[in-house]
Amino acid sequence: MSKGVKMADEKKLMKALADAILSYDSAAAEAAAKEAIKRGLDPLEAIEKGLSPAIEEVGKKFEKMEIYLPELMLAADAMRSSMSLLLPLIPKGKALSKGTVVIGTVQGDIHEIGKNIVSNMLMANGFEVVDLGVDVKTSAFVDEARKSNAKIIGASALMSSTIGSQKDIVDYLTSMKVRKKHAVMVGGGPTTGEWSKEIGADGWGEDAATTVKLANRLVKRK
Ligand code: B12
Repeated sequence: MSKGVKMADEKKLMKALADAILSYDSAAAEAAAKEAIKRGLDPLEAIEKGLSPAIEEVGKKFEKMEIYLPELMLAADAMRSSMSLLLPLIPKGKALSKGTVVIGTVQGDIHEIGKNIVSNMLMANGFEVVDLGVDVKTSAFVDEARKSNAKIIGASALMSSTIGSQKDIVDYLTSMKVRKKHAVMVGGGPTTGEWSKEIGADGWGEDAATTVKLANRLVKRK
């Protein structure tokens, strides 16, 4: 629970955040984020417990064809409105860098919400992060990792049609004979620990907190 926020208040604030996403209302999402900040709610908790479950629910409705792409896009806009206020408040990490992580969403995939949360959490925990954005070519991940001497490459993929690019990154590193220099961690909706093993990656992050633990392990291993 966030420090100094009563359980009942916290529930209300979380509900306001979720309701704003579920009603596709960017103005309400911004207002709910401002209120959460004012009341001292932990920004990461607000994202992971308030906003994320709501966008997941929207995704399920989309899958069942209860809503269509315009609503999905409006919900994503509302999510962005809240996150643009909350993400900068995740405290920045210590001055000493634990190492560089090159992160991005793979080619053909423009989903960025989860990747942005992970990116901010890694920064907050002392990693230097080079965020390549979305729809990133396999070669771009590897080129940047070599240029910035990154210990870790993080690849996000949200669609069954794009997760194959995570394997391409591992294979590309191998073909360039630099596989051992850069650990690869993967994540995103349809990915699993099994998938990570199957493609020869070094780990899977289910959410931002487990990803930080994983990254801490991977930098120590090197
Ligand atoms: C929001 C959203 C959108 C938004 C994206 C906005 C944006 N700027 O990101 C918009 C509206 C643009 C969109 C578009 C599309 N979408 Co969409 N979208 C979603 C939705 C509802 C939520 C995704 C999300 O943000 N989740 C919340 C975050 C916090 O969760 P997360 O991404 O999983 O991230 C967490 C972990 O996975 C992990 N993680 C994430 N990345 C990484 C990276 C690393 C390295 C690690 C270690 C961990 C990690 O940590 C994160 C934090 O906890 C999902 C539904 C769902 N259940 O996923 C569909 C979904 C992913 N979309 C889907 C589809 C089909 C599309 C479209 C093709 C629709 C269309 N017909 O055009 C397009 C894709 C266009 C493209 N080429 O990419 C399908 C994919 C189906 C599939 N399995 O292939 C889904 C599953 C919806 C569904 N149920 O059908 N979408």
